[in-house]
Amino acid sequence: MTLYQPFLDYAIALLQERLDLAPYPIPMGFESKSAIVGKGKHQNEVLTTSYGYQAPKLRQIRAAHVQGGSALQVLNFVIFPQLNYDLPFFGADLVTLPGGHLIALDMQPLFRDDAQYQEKYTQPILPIFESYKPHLPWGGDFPAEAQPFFSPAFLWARPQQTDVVETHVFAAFKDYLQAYLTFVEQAEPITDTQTLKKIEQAQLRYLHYRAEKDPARGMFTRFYGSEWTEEYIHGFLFDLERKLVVAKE
Ligand code: DBV
Repeated sequence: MTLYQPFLDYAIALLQERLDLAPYPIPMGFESKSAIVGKGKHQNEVLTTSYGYQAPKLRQIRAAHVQGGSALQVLNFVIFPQLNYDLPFFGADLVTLPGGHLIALDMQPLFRDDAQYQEKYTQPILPIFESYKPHLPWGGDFPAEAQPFFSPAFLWARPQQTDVVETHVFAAFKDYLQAYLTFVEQAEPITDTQTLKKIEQAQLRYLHYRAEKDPARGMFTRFYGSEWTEEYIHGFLFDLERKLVVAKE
């Protein structure tokens, strides 16, 4: 049972069709990782596979796919634009746990409260958001400190039924990704020094938050140990800081 494989397949095919796609390096030992967890008849393999691409305007496109049986499936898929574009991040966190599904889907803004920014990158996707809201009602409890990193078109839901994921969530994922790639096609490079500085700060703010608060840290540490987990988080999932250090050397 790999609930999110069709999402991943769709995303990669669409990226290949619409972008000039190149591979993004995945550090050795992180392309694929597996562990046997649980005891007796509850034993299960948990397999985590990683995918990395880049494109002219997109610094890193990466996915982590966790497959651990019907009660543990995750697809975490994020697109990090180059620092000379004001594009939002594409962020999908699709999580299936024993208690149900947890769905986070958004174009995460660099500047949450900037009216012009919202006009440019949120307004156009509000109709898509509104069309899914009836099927994917607000998921409730949400860390307040994460609020600044999400747009008003943030889809956040905790559907109980798997068929809701296979239908509405999959359709929303496709629509958001298509709309995102349209933004990418239209994006023009930023040259103003002041704006470039703000973009770098906003990217680092986002990156620090996600690396520090990664909700998967506990799970990965239990499965694969803390050394592997920290390197996976800082060396692949949220690697901007390391790449900046290298670039400035
Ligand atoms: N989340 C990640 C990565 C994951 C991952 C890289 C590869 O950022 C999985 C795996 N997310 C994951 C798992 C859980 C969540 C939960 C396994 C369940 C954790 C648990 O219950 O044990 C959106 N993801 C969540 C939650 C949120 C998000 C809000 C609930 C956490 C909570 O209630 O405290 N996406 C997540 C998030 C940001 C984002 C916090 C912030 C900018 O973009």
